[in-house]
Amino acid sequence: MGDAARVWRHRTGEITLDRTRVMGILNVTPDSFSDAGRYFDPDAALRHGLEMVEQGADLLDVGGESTRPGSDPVTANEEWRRIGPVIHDLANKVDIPLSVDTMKPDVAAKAIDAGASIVNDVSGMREAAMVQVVAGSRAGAVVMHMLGNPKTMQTHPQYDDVLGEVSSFLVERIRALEAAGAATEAIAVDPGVGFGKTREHNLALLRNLDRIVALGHPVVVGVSRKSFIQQLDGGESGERLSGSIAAASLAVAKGARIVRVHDVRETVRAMRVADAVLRGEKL
Ligand code: HH2
Repeated sequence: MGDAARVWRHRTGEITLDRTRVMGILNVTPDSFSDAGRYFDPDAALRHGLEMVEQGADLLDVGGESTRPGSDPVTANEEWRRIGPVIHDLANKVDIPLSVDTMKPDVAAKAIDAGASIVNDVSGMREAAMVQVVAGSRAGAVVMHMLGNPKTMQTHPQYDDVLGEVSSFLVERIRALEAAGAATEAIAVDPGVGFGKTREHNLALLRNLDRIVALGHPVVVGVSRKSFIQQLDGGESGERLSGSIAAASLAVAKGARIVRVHDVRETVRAMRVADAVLRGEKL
């Protein structure tokens, strides 16, 4: 247990956490829950990545496999076919760090070779081979909690103590990474909003996020456009931006330092205000 983390180390440098960092989502998939197919074409994905950089993203998270509830896995070959060219091109064109959103050690290793600096694994690096890839390459890590797997995770998720169980899982995975040689400062954690959680579980995790922050690692939160937002905000149009920004702002007030979002421009502006309220106007 320690103070909120101040830096996040990764393979090619470090990200200071004196202000909220915005991680732009780049889904090179035909079936993601929110932006299905929009950036499946590598040129469209590259354009969108560059656009998010211009809008102020601090890092980009590139994924080639949807993990929406009920989704089927794709093969490592297919996943790499989708994201390989995009990561190569972005690594040559942008200065901000790239993370790869994958559960597969082979894909993570190739992405690192192609220029990614961080591995974001929604399965929490449960596979020993993933731990080895991350520790061996000195990549930054996002260790996320998920109950089960995407196919079944939303079928009656149950916990005796959601905060306690998510925290214990994260601590166990942090230890596994450290035992394999990963630097403590390279490991960020994420409670995994929507991954095997009911609406009440999601709200309890966000309300008590300070308990995850107390683990002493940078906390990443992904609430952007998730279905619990629409269940709560009363909107019928499908517009989820206002609710996403409300949830991200409150997560940041509880100590989250990195927000994973689809709407970079709007979130960057909102986080400037949130940061000024929380930490003063030194921006
Ligand atoms: N959520 C999604 C995917 N990856 N990674 C982290 N660390 N935290 C999250 O909350 C998270 C994540 C799901 O969102 P999205 O990528 O938009 O959808 P899909 O999985 O359908 O591609």
